[in-house]
Amino acid sequence: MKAPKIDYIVPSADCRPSKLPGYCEYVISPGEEVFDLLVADLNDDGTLDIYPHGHDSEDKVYLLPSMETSQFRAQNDRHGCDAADLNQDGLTDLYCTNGSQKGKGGDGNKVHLREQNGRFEILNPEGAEDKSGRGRVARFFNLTGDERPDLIVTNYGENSEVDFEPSAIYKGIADLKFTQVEAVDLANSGELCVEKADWDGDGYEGFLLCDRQVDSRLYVNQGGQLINVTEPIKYAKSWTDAKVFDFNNDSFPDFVAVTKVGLLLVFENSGNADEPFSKPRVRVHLPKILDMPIEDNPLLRPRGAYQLGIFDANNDTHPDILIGTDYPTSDGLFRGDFVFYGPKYKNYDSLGSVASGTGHIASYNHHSLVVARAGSNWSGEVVLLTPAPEKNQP
Ligand SMILES: [Ca+2]
Ligand SMILES: [Ca+2]
Ligand SMILES: [Ca+2]
Ligand SMILES: [Ca+2]
Repeated sequence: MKAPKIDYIVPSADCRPSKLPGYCEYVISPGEEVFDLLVADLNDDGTLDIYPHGHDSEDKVYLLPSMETSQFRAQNDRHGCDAADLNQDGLTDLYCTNGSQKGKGGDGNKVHLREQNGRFEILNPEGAEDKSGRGRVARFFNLTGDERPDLIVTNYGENSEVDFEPSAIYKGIADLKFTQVEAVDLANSGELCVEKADWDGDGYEGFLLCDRQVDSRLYVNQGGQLINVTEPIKYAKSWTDAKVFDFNNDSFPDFVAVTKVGLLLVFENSGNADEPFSKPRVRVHLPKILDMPIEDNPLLRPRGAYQLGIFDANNDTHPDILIGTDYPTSDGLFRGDFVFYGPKYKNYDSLGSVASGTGHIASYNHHSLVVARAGSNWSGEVVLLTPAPEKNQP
């Protein structure tokens, strides 16, 4: 098969060489804490922009390729955000979860409604304020098959003093207006990854939820009805991240997951809506996070966590997988990020030891990823990992 044309993005900045052959890194943000990473076209000019966000009250959207920043005042205690046009005026808006004082209640989740001048107005999303429960991830998806964006919000209920809102699904019913869907019990363990997909190709989207503490869950949406199809899935315990991708090009979405104990799993969709996934096609043990035995480092044991991103790193049309580990620096260096090459994912390149973990990885385009070497409680840089522009010269 002929290799596809590389879709280059060349920001107005210097690109630092990467250890990944042919790649370089544009530093998008030199140092901030990052709760979640959003890649979306936030000025509606047709080019994807980057919005790393955490607890800061002054927030920046990085517009590409100019690297101009659009700064705005964000809500307090903001966690995960997602983008959609919520009032159907053609301008992309944001919905962000709120930590709600570690889940004790208080201020709820917010909409950041974009105005013509590029600023955002902070408003309450009626019916989806979600005032208690420590907000984690927000993701828009298509629950009902209409044009109104629907929403999944995950909550972490670690605080025993109050009744928590568990994670919830909200149906969009009007501009900035939602109603909660009661049919699905999503628990309150603060799922840190929510990936949506139309698993059975009927135009309605289901999703999967990664859960570091209990089993992960996968739902198919059959004509507007969500059905839990997790049971036949092997190794569904303690996924720390997952991403959806059509690995075998049959137009049914597949996915890859990484687990707390260091397994890389690729699942391919059978096309059967009642049992789309069972055994993984690929099961690979990842290299150790540290050179020292994990038992010698108590900090790592309770939170072993990998992140992943999908891109074609060697331009052979097979999707490759960047694996990162999400620890702040404490003792010594991490063995760093790895790129595993498809279709078998047995061979890999190491991108070298790093002084801090990788908190989030998001897709930018077919050959590029956004990598946050920062987490919600440690700061670091956010980079665009992309083919070096020299390669684009004829
Ligand atoms: Ca843009
Ligand atoms: Ca709008
Ligand atoms: Ca597929
Ligand atoms: Ca490849």
